[in-house]
Amino acid sequence: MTEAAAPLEAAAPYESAAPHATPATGPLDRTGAVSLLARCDELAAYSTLPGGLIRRVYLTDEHRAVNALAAKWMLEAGMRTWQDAAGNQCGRLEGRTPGLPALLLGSHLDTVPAAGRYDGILGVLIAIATVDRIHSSGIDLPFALEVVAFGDEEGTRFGRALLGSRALAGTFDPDWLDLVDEQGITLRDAYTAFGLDPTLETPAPDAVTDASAPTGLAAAARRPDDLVGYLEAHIEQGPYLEEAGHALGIVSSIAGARRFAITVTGQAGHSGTPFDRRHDALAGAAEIVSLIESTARGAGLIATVGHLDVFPNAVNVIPGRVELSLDLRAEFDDDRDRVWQQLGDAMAAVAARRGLTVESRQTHSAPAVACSPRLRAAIETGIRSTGQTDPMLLLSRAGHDGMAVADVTDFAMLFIRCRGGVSHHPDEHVLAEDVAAATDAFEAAVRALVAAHPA
Ligand code: HGY
Ligand code: MN
Ligand code: MN
Repeated sequence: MTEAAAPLEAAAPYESAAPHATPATGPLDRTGAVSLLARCDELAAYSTLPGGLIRRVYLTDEHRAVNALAAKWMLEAGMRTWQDAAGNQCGRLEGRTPGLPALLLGSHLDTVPAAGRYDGILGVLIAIATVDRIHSSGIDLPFALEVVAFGDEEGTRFGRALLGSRALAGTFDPDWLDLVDEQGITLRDAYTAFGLDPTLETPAPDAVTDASAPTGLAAAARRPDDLVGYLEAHIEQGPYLEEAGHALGIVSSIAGARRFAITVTGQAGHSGTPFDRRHDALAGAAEIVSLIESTARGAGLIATVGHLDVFPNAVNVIPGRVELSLDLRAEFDDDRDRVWQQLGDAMAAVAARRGLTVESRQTHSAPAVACSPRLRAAIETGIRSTGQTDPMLLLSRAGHDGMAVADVTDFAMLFIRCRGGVSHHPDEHVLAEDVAAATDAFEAAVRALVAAHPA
């Protein structure tokens, strides 16, 4: 039902909710946090939407522009920088000797449509600020630090999420190169247009190039031995830290997600047709949407129908076809898959009763992943160093790049309170005081890993 959505008002550029609050006690004072937030505002300007709304997707001019800006800030923080073969923007600060395994820090720079300015972006900037402070302190690093600004966590352009982090994890599926965006551009052609080589093969040993050097996209893949782990700071995108009066929290695990494109097909016809002669695809889809909600809710899962198109979409025509999306998530994959099975049976029953057909195609799948106890302990140490005594452990119902990076190294996440838990909306909001605390905690987590690293 593609009604024109009420125009979303873009949130005003950042201003702290407590302009006269006392400065944070950590090394990053409020002023430092406000300038970090001002960088979020700077990045927010790179969007394909008018009126201050934010939409920035993979392998586009906007992506290229924010990569360049992030690279500039990485350089200023003492890192050498490069863009990897999948378009992720990377920076590296060497450890005590060149070439040591790296602790990855980062998040993503792409957005959903009409996004907030902190989802992903804040984590990239906190990572850069952390390396900057570690670099300036001159501490002896037993490992390298790398910042990765992933290019496609959301999957907004091609429908499949985590493309950048899957390339880094070496789990990129060649079939994805045939994914197409709304203009019919394939992911393969988008890589080429972005100046990247979409080949995925590692050359045969007798090839001219060095046999160990994969070419194209495959070159983005990192080896487990080259990594110490991955830490990500991210807004909570939920209400629980705010309800508990906590600025920061530790992520226990990330819910597993599966996304589907569902097509309900009936018979288009005149709106004067008697009810008992109809095969109304939209009436069937509406029943399915409320079944999705009641079934998931009853099972304690999260499910969302975020997209629905009606054909032929005319006031006096019975809808003949409806295309809708389903995003289904659960803390445990078995629960998610069991509910998907139940939904399949329920949708078939609706179809049989109404003389419709229902077809589903999976468009994305990411397993639930648990954060590493070793890295979680460092995050907890970091939070405690800010004076927060009883950090909460929270399930992340939102997906993150850690779901992909977990295939190649351990990961953990630091959550930051956000107002009302609002996210994927222009009203996304964070406090400067919380950003200062998060940056202090993130740096302290890195220092804890330095201290714990075998000499
Ligand atoms: O969909 C998610 O949970 C994330 O924002 N990509
Ligand atoms: Mn998001
Ligand atoms: Mn995110």
